[in-house]
Amino acid sequence: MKTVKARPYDYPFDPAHTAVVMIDMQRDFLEPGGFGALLGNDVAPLARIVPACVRLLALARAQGMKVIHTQEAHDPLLADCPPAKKARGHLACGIGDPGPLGRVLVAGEPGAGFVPELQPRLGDIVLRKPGKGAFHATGLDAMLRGLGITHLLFGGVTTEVCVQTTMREANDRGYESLLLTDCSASYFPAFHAATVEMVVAQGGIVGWAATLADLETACSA
Ligand code: TIU
Repeated sequence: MKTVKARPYDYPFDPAHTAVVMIDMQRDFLEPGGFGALLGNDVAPLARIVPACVRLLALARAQGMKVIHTQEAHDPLLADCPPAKKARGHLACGIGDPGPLGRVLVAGEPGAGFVPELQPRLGDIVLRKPGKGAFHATGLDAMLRGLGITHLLFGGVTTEVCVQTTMREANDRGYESLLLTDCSASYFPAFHAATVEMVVAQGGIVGWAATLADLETACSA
């Protein structure tokens, strides 16, 4: 067992029953010309967490923890994209349209791929998801139960959209979730900070929060 000094109180976990869930570290969210930028966002705050995410995956692999990369992407026919999602934002170049990184948010296109530093490795799980939450319309819950995983360590983007949605879905399914605060980011720094507070408020109503250094300290103890 390892114990992380976390908020709102210590987070104990067994690496054998823990997965790192790296949410949507795709070019479509982190690079100019991708979906995030087409939504009108400055992508710079997201690129800054890449080195910390690399360290988190290295730690996970060294500790024998499962690594799961989620990918928000749709099939080329957009059969898994609700019309409401495609229409939202009235974008001139939106989901499924040809953009600077290929068809926006479509599986197999350059933009849907992971950033070069965070490419999946042999033994990792890659989970394509059509929604913001990684449990919606995917086999994630069955997969985690099959692997005996009870604890989830979260990094990725964006903190208040896909990371928080997935943490809330995980919470309602009985998983114990820790958010690595410096391995996640938002286009809106205030939303990132508010999400961390929302997660840990009310005695950890959604889960726990800690820094990567706190996790590394726990793992070396
Ligand atoms: N992965 C994820 O968070 N998808 C989003 O659309 N995020 C935004 O913040 N827009």
